[in-house]
Amino acid sequence: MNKELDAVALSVRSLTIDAIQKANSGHPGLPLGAAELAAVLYGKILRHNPANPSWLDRDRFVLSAGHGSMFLYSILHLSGYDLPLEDIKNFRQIGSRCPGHPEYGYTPGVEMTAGPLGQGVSTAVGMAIAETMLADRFNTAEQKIVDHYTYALVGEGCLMEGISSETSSLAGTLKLGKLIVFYDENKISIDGSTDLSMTEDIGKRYEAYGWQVLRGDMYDYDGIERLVAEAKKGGRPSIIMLKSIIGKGAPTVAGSNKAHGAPLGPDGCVDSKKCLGLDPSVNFFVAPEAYAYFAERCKAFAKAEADWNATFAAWSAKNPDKRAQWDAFHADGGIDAAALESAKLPTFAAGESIATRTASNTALNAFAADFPGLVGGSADLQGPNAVGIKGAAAYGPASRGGRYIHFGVREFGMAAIANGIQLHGGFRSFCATFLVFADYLRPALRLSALMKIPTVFVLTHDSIYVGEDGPTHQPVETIASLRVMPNVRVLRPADAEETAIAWKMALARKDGPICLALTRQNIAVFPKDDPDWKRTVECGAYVALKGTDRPDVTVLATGSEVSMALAAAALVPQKKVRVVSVMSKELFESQPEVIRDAIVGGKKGSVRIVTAEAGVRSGWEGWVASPDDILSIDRFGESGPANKVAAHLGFTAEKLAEIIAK
Ligand SMILES: Cc1ncc(C[n+]2csc(CCOP(=O)(O)OP(=O)(O)O)c2C)c(N)n1
Repeated sequence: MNKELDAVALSVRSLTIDAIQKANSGHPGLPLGAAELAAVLYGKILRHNPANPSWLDRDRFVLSAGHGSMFLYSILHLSGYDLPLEDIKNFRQIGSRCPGHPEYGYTPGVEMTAGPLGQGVSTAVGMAIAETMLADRFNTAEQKIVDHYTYALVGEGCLMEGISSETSSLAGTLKLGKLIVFYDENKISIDGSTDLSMTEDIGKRYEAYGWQVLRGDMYDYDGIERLVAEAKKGGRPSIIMLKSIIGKGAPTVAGSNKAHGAPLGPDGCVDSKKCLGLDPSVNFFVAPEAYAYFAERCKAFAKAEADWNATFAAWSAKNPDKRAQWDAFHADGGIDAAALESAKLPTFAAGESIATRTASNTALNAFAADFPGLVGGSADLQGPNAVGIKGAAAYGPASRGGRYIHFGVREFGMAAIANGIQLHGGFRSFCATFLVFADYLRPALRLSALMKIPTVFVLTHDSIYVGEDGPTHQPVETIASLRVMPNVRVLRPADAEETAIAWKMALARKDGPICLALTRQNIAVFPKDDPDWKRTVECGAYVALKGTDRPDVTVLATGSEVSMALAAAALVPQKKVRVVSVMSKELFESQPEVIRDAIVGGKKGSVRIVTAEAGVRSGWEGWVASPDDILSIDRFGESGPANKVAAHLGFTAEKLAEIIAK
């Protein structure tokens, strides 16, 4: 019993009931069933300051079971974050700071967009990694300026999703002792009892991952506090399994799947309020003791941050170099814009034959030397993805200073973790795999796009030119599928020089993810007719071969197909052919017409356009007058040597020349 926390939990329940009823939509089960955790977590466990949700050394909390968003909104409101009751009353309405599921960037105190189950806890693993990396780099023997915990709340849904296994396994291996996951063990999901579909012993599963497994009761504040204290010991991540009743306080639905995701209805609201000792005629009731409790607690919260600020100031005075580096690490997007502008790009000689993945490694190493906050790794493809950083230690339990992360064969988990590192702040994160396996990480890419965070995805082996590994490893539809996702920037550089610029463009981005599509095969560095191409390409495309001011035919090509188009143009001397390298199709298409026309060499309709890309035609149709003017691959590839596969699929410079010559 704790009267103050009881008042908070009661208010969480009251706000949950009414907000969901008013919206006629929402998920009352979790917030009703876990209201006590909200109270003790925000009241006693978290080191946070509601007056400053961006305090750098705050504890992070991720509601991985994002459908229970009223858990978060009600406790953020009660504990003093800038989230007025008005917003709660507009839960799930357009423009409200209480959207259906928590969304990063809209609501003070919301650390990430959550709702796609399993991703929250996985992204929290990334946040916990970032904390250890930052602590290693900046704490001194005298002063700890980085010292916080990462908490997450999961339900069975998150634990059923495969991604939680991927990232929990890695978290155990990495011994992330400051990661603490609460498991709302109500054994109910949408279809009914979770016995229908999940009967493994969760505790044993997490023990096997190398976690500390603790068990308790959702309705025992002191017990939860003790378990958290226990979790903080031992140097391993912890899962605290809290037995609970879904929809507790709503007597007609508690304990059943009916509580999960539907408003209680007018009668249900009355019954619940009576059961909770509330006046059914009062809506959006908050117990005055709840506000009073947090008003008092906020003094302590503010003091915690003030103490940290004092420590930070003392640390800064003693360690000016570290402080300067700290500021650089915490630049917007993790990359200092002025430093990026003056960074020395690697150079390549014309004619040099080099795969863009290899050139990417040269560029990555150049930028890594300038930006020590650039961290990341690959899903077990360090060599093939060419993402090794020279001299960089592997990140691990005994080497938190490492900057290269061996994610293991876990693309989805990797991407969610990379998002978590990015969200945490202090770093710029990248991750890598084969382009064809972007499908394995797509939901995390979607979240980075939605959250507007600039995680970099290095995606190599970008076409049928992979060759012998065959169609399982030869992307054809993947690039088009990445381009259709809003706010994703796909960059497919055409040679080594372009690759260095692509990395620069990637690092310059601050408001969304970047996919670098890179070749396995060698490509010759080609001379570029646009003398200012390094600037021009920032609008997505530039003129590689000008031909003339008024071309007969302009070939829009991407990546390795630019070389193919240059070869094809030479085969058609009777036509005035222009070749445009479209490094980023969507960026180019977003330019004003005047820029597009200038690059293409004429107004729409005045110049014939042919397109060439080693993938499906989808997305190119709008550029051409005739479907025959698209050179594409609209079927899966074949296994065989790359050039033979290309010839077999009718994908050659000769074939392109035939189209141009028409
Ligand atoms: C990836 C994903 N798949 C499906 C859903 C739809 N969904 C939302 S909640 C839920 C069940 C979750 O059960 P549990 O985690 O036990 O939550 P509780 O019922 O306790 O609220 C499902 C399937 C989702 N949000 N994300």
